Amino acid sequence: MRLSRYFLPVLKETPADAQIVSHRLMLRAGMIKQSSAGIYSWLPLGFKVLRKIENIVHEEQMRAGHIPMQMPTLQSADLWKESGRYDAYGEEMLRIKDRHDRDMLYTPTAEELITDIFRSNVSSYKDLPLTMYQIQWKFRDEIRPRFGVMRGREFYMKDGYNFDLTKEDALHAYNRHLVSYLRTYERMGLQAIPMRADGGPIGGDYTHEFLVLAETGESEVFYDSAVTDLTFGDREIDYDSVAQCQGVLEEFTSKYARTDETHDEALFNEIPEERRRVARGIEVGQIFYFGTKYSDALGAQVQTTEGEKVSVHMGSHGIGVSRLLGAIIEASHDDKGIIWPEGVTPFHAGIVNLKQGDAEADAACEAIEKALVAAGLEPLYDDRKERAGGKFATMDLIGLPWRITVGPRGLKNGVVELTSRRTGESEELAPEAAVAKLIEIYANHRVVGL
Ligand code: 5CA
Repeated sequence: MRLSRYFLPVLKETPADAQIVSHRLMLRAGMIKQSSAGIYSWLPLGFKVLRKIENIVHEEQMRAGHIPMQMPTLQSADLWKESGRYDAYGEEMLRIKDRHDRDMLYTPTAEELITDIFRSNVSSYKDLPLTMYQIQWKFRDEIRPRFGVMRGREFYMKDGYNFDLTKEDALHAYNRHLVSYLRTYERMGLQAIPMRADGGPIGGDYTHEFLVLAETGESEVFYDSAVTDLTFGDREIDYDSVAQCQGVLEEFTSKYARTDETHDEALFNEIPEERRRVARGIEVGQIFYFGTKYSDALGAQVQTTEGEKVSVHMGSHGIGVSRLLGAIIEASHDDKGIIWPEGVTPFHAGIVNLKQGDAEADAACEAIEKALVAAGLEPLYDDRKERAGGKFATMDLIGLPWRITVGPRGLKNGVVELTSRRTGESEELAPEAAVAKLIEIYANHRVVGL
């Protein structure tokens, strides 16, 4: 992509109404534009990161054996009246009437609709276990939408639903989700800690939230500092193995880590004092096991081997896909702008031409651009006739992890400069060597973008 042809409306001024750094940086970097309270347009740069995050979520869900599908954003109220949540959900649900005066709603979550699909099509234990998921826009009429995409009214969520014959099977599905979520967040460069939480309007008391520690987080959290030493890493996992998934759950949830809703001061005080932490966190996901709450209400039953009809055991599992952009920026930025982790960066590298119009510099930039594209990488080439300082400031603001700087002086010695956004360190390399180094860096971060 050439910057001269792209749409990147960066702001020079810091937007006055944005209270937290991720919101300010997303506006300044031209990633989003508010269209009304808590509702945003995703401008090209923001949309690109959203898609990268979405694709990581898809890859990890499919790796865990979960099946992608898609349900509508607008639903009839009938199913929600059947489950009892039409009245129980409260003011957060956006209710709409169609031209025939029928009650509709913009889906805040989809337990009812997926359970209806299940009950219409599945009647035997032979079709279990089954886990399906979607990544779809949701709407919750939050009383105080704020912090940009962190607490929106319209937001993008992955929601997955498991159907199992027994509680044991459903808990295996729960554990599978926990493992897949650990992998998902780590690929985005995030540490998200599973913490005991509260079921809220989804229901059930068997639930964990995944929290990214950040001062600006909306949740108060209490934990044993030993949990922050845990990483999933690149270990192999067999998602069909009950023992392996259970082992990971135990490893990641046996130390004290709770949100304020479930916090227990007495238990907390049993941790050695130097390891007790009280902090704030951003909730980027939540998993639930709620047994037969929805299958009882909606009559989702299957026949067992003995011919007996039983309600299926269910859980639902969410990831805040659009919220993750804010969480990643909160966790990874400096005073110049965003610092994208390699796994989600909108472009893999920036190319800065220090002397646009100089035949040699232009040719070198174009050759580097071509070589990166041929290797399946996406460079953003700043080919504008601007001062070097302005070009650097834009690259720093939008946070591409690597920058190749090309100028006539370096080219005389056969070199360009490769700079890390995170460390600020530069090295001089032949153009081919800089390209080779980027290919190597990104070998483990292949996510298809737009
Ligand atoms: N049905 C379940 C699981 S699929 C459910 O809806 N869970 S949830 O309420 O916890 O939402 C899942 C995730 O969506 C949350 O962990 C959070 O990361 C994200 N989320 C929730 N509300 C908002 C919001 N207003 N703005 C942005 N993200 C949100």
